[in-house]
Amino acid sequence: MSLIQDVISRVHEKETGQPEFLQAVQEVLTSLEPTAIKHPDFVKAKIYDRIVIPDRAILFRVPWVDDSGEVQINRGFRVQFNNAIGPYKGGLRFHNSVNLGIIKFLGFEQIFKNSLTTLPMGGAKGGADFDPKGKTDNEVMRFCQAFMRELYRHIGPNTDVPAGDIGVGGREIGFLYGYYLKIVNANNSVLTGKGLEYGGSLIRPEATGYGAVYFAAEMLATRGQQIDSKSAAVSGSGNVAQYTVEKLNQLGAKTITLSDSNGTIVDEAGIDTDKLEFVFELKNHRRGRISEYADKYKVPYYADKTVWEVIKEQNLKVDLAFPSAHENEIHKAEAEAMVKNGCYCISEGANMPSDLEAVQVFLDNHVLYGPGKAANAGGVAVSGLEMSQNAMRMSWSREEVDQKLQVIMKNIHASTLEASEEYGCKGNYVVGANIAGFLKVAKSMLAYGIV
Ligand code: NDP
Ligand code: 2IT
Repeated sequence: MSLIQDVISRVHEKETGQPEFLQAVQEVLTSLEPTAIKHPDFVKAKIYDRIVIPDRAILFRVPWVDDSGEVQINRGFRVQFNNAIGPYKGGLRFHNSVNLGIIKFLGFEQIFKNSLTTLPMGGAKGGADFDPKGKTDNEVMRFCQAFMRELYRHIGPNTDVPAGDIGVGGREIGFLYGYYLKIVNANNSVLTGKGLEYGGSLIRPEATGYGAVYFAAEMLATRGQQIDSKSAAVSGSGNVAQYTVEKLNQLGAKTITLSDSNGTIVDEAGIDTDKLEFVFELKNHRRGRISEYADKYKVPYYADKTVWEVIKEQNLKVDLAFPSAHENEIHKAEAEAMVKNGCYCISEGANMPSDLEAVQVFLDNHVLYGPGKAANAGGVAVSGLEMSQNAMRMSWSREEVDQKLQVIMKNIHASTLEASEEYGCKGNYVVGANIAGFLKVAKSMLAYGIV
């Protein structure tokens, strides 16, 4: 057995009950096999064994009181995975499904993603098994305050800078930051994704979705193609999905799907600017269900189906796919159906939305496949730019930030493609992203000695 396979087996043995984390480790480490041959110093310093264990994982109780006066208890997490190249950085997820394994998978992925951005950020993730859906604003506020009551002691502008993820948007960041100010008495920009009035960056809300489309445009350019006039499937209808559709519209593509945890809508005429405005209002203000889109625009709604199941069952044809909801939403059968129906470019807005077999289908069919850690890095990249603006006590214009985002996405694409070529599998963005992200972190860890 190779040294890398040995490390993977040890993780399997020790980290039971964490399937998403095991999956992420298996995908990343398998791609890193050639680096172990080229870098015996990494092997000697046991970099591979060390990188799969977080620096620390904090688990805490979050007690709060709901509107009816009942005491509620949730589990809070912050996994500080690796700070070799910068302060820990990564989002907070509030969703029923959150557990230690999910936060570890996300924190592990974040190490390589943040490295790819070229900005100095280490990898971390946090969250709680709390779902803001169906809660009142007051309940969300009390939960955020209770969560920050513990988290504050583990974070700091040079230590660990959290941000949003599923279930954590502008409202939650406001409540979290307000309570941090109250208890720490330091307006030190310890979170990103802040409101513009109190230190947020222009383009941060748009960044992940826009970035995923910029990444797709770079991939298409390698085949002499562009976004204009392509058809696209987008899953989810939250932050990432919304701004993916907005950018696709700006660049002349037509998006025909959106979804949420209850089902999928298909609008063959395209989700144009007016319809997208309805989605913004529905999801960000009224916090309603995507089925309301189908009622309003008289289009088909598929209850309890994902976008990818609908593509398979209805034989929907799209050129481009932007999975933007959650991990493991695409499995082998759906991936096969996507390819069969002509989809040839997948840019992942979500983290690890394709399972290992689905990824293999994309690679075997030589479609353009941009894995999340490269394609969705625009969000954390603009978080990094928010940190820079905060540190300078200045703010850049919308155009400046968007320009920097475009350059970063171009560079991520180029370094990923270059690494894939250098390590003998040109065009395999999975191997390219993992290797390009890993090398900088590994070399830093090596420089620090055994710590
Ligand atoms: P949001 O909470 O804004 O939206 C999430 C969307 O996905 C909602 O439509 C939600 O539906 C749906 N969804 C979430 N979990 C499930 C589930 N288990 N089953 C079915 N549908 C689900 O989150 P974001 O848009 O911010 O995040 C989407 C993805 O993008 C995640 O994988 C996240 O990790 C990733 N990401 C986010 C970044 C960011 O900057 N926000 C940056 C990089 C990656 P419902 O409302 O019904 O729950
Ligand atoms: O998965 C991600 O990259 C995010 N949720 C964004 C993290 C951040 O710190 O902006």
